[in-house]
Amino acid sequence: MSNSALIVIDVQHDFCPGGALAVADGDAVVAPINAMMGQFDHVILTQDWHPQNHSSFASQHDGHDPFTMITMPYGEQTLWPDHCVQGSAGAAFHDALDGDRAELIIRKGYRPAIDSYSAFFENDKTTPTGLGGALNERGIHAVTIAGLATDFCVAFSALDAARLGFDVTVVMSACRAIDLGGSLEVAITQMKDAGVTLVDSL
Ligand code: VGL
Ligand code: ZN
Repeated sequence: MSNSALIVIDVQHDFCPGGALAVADGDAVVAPINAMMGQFDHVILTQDWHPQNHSSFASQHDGHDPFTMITMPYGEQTLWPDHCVQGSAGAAFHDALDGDRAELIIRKGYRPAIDSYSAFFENDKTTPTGLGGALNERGIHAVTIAGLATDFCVAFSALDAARLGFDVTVVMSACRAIDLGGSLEVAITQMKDAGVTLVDSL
């Protein structure tokens, strides 16, 4: 595929075993992602990057526990344990992730009042991160997505990419899910309905 891009979502310590918001088996995505990179003309990484008082942290909402929902001005928001705090060890990319060919790192979730699961838009679905423009200016029309977590940042990124008109593939064996209250099944259905191609491996 010419002018192909791999978008690697949030392969950071806090989403791996031992991290603050550990995804089961999360570090298992590193080897397949490293192995895939060479097949792409462009490699882009995303990095969840929250200020320490981020509004998606349950710690900022008295009486609310992690993994419960709250209503924000922009809609429903899951509350999380504190994670991926800017500059912390947990926010760093997994040590074994090969970032050498990454030409762009999109940081997201840096505005205190709004979360950003997607690499393309914050959770209000309207504030752009700039990634869509960056891909368009590079003449990229097809994106392949892998990383963490399947049912949150991967799925939201894939759905937004499809909405923007990109040809989207998600490599499922290079993703792992949080799976909160059936969220993985919902995410898979939504991605299929949006025309996202789900493949096991490349
Ligand atoms: C993510 C929850 C909170 C993700 C990020 O990368 O999927 N999930 N922040
Ligand atoms: Zn986050």
